[in-house]
Amino acid sequence: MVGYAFMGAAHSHAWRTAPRFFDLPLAIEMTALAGRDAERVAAAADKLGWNSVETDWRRLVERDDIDLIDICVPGNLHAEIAIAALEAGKHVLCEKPLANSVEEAERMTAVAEAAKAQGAVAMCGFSYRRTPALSLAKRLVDEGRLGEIRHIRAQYLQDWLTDENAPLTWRLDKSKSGSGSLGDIGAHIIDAAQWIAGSNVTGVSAILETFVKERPVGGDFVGLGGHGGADGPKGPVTVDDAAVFTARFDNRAVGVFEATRFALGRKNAMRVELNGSKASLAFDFEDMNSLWFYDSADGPNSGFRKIQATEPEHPYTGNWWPVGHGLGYEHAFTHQVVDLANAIAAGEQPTPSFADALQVQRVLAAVEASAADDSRWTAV
Ligand code: SOE
Repeated sequence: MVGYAFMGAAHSHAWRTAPRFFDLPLAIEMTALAGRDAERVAAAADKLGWNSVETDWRRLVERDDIDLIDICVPGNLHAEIAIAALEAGKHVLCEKPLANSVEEAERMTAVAEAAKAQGAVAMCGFSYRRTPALSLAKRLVDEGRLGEIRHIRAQYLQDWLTDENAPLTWRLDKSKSGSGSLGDIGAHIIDAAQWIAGSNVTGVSAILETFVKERPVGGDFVGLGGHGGADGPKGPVTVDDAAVFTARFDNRAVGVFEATRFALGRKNAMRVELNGSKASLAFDFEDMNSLWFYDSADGPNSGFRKIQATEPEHPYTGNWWPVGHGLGYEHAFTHQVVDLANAIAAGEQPTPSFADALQVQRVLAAVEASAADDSRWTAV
């Protein structure tokens, strides 16, 4: 694995946990962790459970005892590492968004296609797909329970940047992150909407806004937010704070999307709502074990009912706790590892593939192009 911050910790937990709760067709060995700072990477490897360390990710690519490289670093490094790993015949799991530009994502996808023929597979880490209640939403749509889908409403609301003195981290630096709320959390809802609906976004009209244009450099970085101190030097925020857009899908559905880190009081409200000709469903990650479902077949007594997605018949849940005991944020990452391991063992393409993630990247680019041109309608 390359990187050991927030995502590195989530992925390490998943690699450790997956074989303890699921019967996997292959063994997982957490062989090496890479990071530039020798002391910090050694401490992280110790804490997160990795057997050795490297201070240059290129060593992971060279090592014969490594079969898969997991990329948990900022987006500006994804393309170089993923391409080198795939060309060396390693499987790749790469954090989202796939890249910082369509051009990079296209190159990564082309290399992934070529690597597949050599037996190496690539997957992008849109982890929310593996939240049981969202997987259940996808299952209900696939079973035709919603009928024809007309509306897709998706929001990703956080508030960790509302503090104007939250420090200027890499997520606010376009050269590292590619974009702001749009790529960081908007990418999740674009992927979720397209995946659940089984339909791609074909065009958008968008607004991007940056509310706080300068932030303290350095300071105490705690989790995502932290506090930079009001009196120190400041630097420019070069990404969007909020992204809002309308969209059309290729199944004729219409969509509304909103991604922001300024929705005070909303901590991790990743929400998706679909209205079909027969039924509707709604999900909010702040109540992540539940899926709300409205079935018009229930007649005059129909109303949104809350399905607790914790039954053994529901996706992934049978391997965990008794009904109603609930799962957390980290479980989706564990399920991601389980699905990836199963796909590798079966010689199948895991999803989302790099091609799926490239489609998300194209939507991100269309949103930026539209916003830069007075919200002009922009084809994906
Ligand atoms: C920060 O906004 C963030 O950590 C995202 O980068 C993750 O992808 C999301 O799961 C939670 O929020």
